[in-house]
Amino acid sequence: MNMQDEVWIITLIGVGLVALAFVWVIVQSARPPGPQQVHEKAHALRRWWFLALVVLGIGIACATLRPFPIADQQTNAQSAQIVDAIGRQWSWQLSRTRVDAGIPVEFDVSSGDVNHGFAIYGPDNRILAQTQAMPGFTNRLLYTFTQPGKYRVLCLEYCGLAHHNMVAEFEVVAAATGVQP
Ligand SMILES: [Cu+2]
Repeated sequence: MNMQDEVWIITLIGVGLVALAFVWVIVQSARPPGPQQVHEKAHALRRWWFLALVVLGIGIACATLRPFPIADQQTNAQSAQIVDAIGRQWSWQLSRTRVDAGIPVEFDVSSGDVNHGFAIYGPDNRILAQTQAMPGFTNRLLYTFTQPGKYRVLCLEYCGLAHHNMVAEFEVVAAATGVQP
């Protein structure tokens, strides 16, 4: 099941629960209790509702943030393969176009003119990591590729007439050292 199907089922369950709550309210309204009873019930209901929302919020946060989608940028990457990347109107200059899978790659990203968006796309055209390419400043982006294949760098920030031409390609190869993906 892909993520979209999962979200669809979760949405259906959510809508179903809301519908049940409506039915419950309608059924309850058929037999009106006294004012004091209403007060107590509302208080109790509110307490449980609040608790349920807190638990739900924490649950959703934990479920969706694991695994955390952004690689730890503070990792000590001494064994990293370093790629210098410079963006210019309208191309990318990469110091190397071949890296090993399974070993962290450190992209040192900068710009020769205006701001660009440095974005890495996988063979399936999904975005994997991105950072800003700024003139006079080097942004460090750490990423460990797990799958060999052809990857692309695209510009994510409109930077002029031929912004769409800012495409560079590099290759990720299975590491010779036998590192498992
Ligand atoms: Cu651009």
